[in-house]
Amino acid sequence: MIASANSFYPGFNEANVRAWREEGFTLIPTFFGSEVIDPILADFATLYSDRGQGEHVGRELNLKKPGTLGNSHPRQFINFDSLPYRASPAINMISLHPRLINYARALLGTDRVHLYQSHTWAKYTGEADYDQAFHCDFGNHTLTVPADNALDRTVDFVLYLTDVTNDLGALHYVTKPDSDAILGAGELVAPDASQMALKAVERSAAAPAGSLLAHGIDTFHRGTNLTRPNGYRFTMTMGYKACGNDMIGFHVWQHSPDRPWHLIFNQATPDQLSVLGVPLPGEEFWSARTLRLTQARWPQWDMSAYFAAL
Ligand SMILES: O=C(O)CCC(=O)C(=O)O
Ligand SMILES: [Fe+2]
Repeated sequence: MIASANSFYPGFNEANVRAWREEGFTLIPTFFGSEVIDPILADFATLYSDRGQGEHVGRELNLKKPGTLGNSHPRQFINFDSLPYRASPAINMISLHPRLINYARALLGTDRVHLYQSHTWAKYTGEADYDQAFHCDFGNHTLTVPADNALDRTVDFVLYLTDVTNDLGALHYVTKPDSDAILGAGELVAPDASQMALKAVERSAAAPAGSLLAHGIDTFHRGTNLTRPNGYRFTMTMGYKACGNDMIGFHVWQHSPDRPWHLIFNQATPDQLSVLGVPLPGEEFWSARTLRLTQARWPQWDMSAYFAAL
C-alpha cells in the first residue's frame, strides 16, 4: 500500500509500483518540473566547468559492426561526483526530495528507507563510447546476489537533468518477463550468445529532462552511445534500500567528513536526515550529551525538534 502521506507528494501511482515490482522498470516523465531541475543544471555547470563542449565532437562515434554491442569500460565513468556535492543546496537536496523518499517507501514497501547511493554522471559525445552489453548492476551493490524477495533488494533511480533521447545515450532495457523468458527465471548474467535476443526486445528509456527511471540491481539494461555532435547527457543516480539491509552498500557517507555536509544539515528536515542514518527526534540515541555534541559539530543545524523531544 502507498502510505497516505504520499498524497501530499503526487508524482507516482500504484501502476508505477506494480510495474517496478513486476517488470523491473518504471519511467515517470517529468517527475520533477523545471523549477526543480534548472538549479541543478546550474550546479552541473559548476561541477563540470572544465568540460568544454567543443572538444568532444563525436571523436569515437559508434563504429561497432552490426550485430555486436559495446562493453563497460572505465572511460564511461570519468565524470562522477558523489554526495555531498561542492555546489549549491539544490543538487545536495534532490536525492532527499520528499517525493523521491516517499516513492522509495512505496516501492520498497516500508517506511524506513536508507539512501545508500547518490552520484552525478555527465556524458559527452565522443568522450567515450558509452555503448554497453546487457547487464545487471548487482556487482558493486552487494557481495552476494539480489535477494529472492524483491523488497530486500534496492530501488535504483536515474534522474534526467537534460533531455535524454536515443542519440543522447538513452538507457535501453529488457523487462523482467522478457529477460526471464530468454535467460531463465531470475538469471543475472547474459552470455554473449543471448545479447542479440535481448536486444530484439529492448525498450528505450528516452524521456525529457526531469524524468525519473526506477529499476533495481537485478534488471537487464545497458548504456548506449551519444552520437549527436556536441551532445551531452546529465543524470543523477540515487539508490534506496530498506533500513537495516546490510547486504546492500555503495557509498559510506562517513568517509567524507570534510565535504560540505552543512549544505544538507542546514536545509534538511528530520525525515530527510533519517534516510542518511540520523536518528529521528525522540529516538533512543538522543541524550543530553549526544544532542550537545552533535549541535557543536553542526552549529547551523536547527536541532530544536531533537532537543524538544528529549
Ligand atoms: O547510464 C546509463 O544509461 C546506463 C549505464 C549503466 O547501466 C551502467 O554503467 O551500469
Ligand atoms: Fe548498469
